[in-house]
Amino acid sequence: YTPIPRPKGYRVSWHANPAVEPHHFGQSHPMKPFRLTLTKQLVMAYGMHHAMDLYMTRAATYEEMADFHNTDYLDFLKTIIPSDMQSSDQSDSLARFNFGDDCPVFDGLYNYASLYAGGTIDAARKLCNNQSDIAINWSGGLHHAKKAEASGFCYVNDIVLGILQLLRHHPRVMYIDIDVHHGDGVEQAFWSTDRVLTVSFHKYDKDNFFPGTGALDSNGPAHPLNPGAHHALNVPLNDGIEDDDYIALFKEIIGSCVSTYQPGAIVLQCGADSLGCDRLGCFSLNVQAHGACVAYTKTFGIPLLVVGGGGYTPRNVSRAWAHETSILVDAANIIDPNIPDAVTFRNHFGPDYSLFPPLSDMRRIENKNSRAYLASLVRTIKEKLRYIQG
Ligand code: ZLM
Ligand code: CA
Ligand code: ZN
Repeated sequence: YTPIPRPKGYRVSWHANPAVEPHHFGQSHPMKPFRLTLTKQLVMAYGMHHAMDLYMTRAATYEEMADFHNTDYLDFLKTIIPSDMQSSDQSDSLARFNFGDDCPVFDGLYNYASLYAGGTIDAARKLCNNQSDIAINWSGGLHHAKKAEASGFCYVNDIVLGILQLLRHHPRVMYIDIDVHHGDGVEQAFWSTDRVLTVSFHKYDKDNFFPGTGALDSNGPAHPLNPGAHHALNVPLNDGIEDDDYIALFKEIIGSCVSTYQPGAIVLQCGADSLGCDRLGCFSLNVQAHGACVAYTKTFGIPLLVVGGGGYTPRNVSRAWAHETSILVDAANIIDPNIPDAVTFRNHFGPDYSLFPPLSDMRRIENKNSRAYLASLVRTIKEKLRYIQG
């Protein structure tokens, strides 16, 4: 391969710890940290690691995680072991902290959670110190975790911890979430401040799709004394949204939000379960469209923290995140769309061995988002932006 040159005029940092990758949520659980191994193999086979500053991240300390999480929750997380899942004297705590099939106790759980959180905190600090312009942690993005509760495969909310770091240096931080699920944990953490604007695009079906929150008219407690009122925006979508509609919607909404709010930093959660053919998702996006959202967010030239999130068809998750890494290092047009022969685990990418298989055609889902519906979303969100100041 040819090493990818460093991008001109800005620095990109990669934050990872290979010790995250071997963790296992249990048999047939959809969340597979192995997708991080696949992503890294693609990035290295394309020579993109030459274009970034590479940082081996450390585990977040207990005190760092306590910036957001309650200590009784962290104490539980730190001490719980898999055999406690059956123990009757732990069943109250397990229920209280929402452990179960979605959020099981597995070997090395505290190590796993503190490692991915450490990556996002380190990435945020590099941006604050001006040692990086774009900082990437594909192991982060676990947007459902609450102050004292695990939720939806998420145990520690690394995004909240990263935003808290950015708020030490920036008056306003914007959070963008393209995971197919609603970014409820991040939204709720910043419910009461006007210093964070959260925007989540997601499938919304109150009773039939997790977590059931994120309606268009859900914008934070509307109390007149709450400065955070109006600073949560939600873009609820139906099944089957396709590339061009999604990109147009993303650009219209995010463009308006950035020009109104004038954030000092942006955090972009790139959950890859919004791709077509995802095991849990229901959209029809191709890798290029998911990447177009990343490319558009980069055009603002604002310090950018990029994290992963969901994504349950590992070969496609790694395709998307490798493509998005190439966008961030300004190499998308020089990498070969045919996956290099030298990639470890190359068999996962057959039979096409392409970075861009036609995901939208491989599992047809009827597009339930009419043009009129999408236009009304844009109109309504722009009206809501009138309450927001930069
Ligand atoms: N049951 N095993 C997205 C988080 C989505 C809640 C329905 C659990 C699953 C799912 C777990 C092997 C992010 C719900 C689901 C079964 C109550 C969800 C374990 C299959 C399995 O086979 C499975 C025993 C499991 C979980 C499916 N869970 C699908 N969808 C959601 C959570 C996280 O992408 O946004 C960010 C990382 N949970 O729908 C139930 C209501 C628990
Ligand atoms: Ca989302
Ligand atoms: Zn998700």
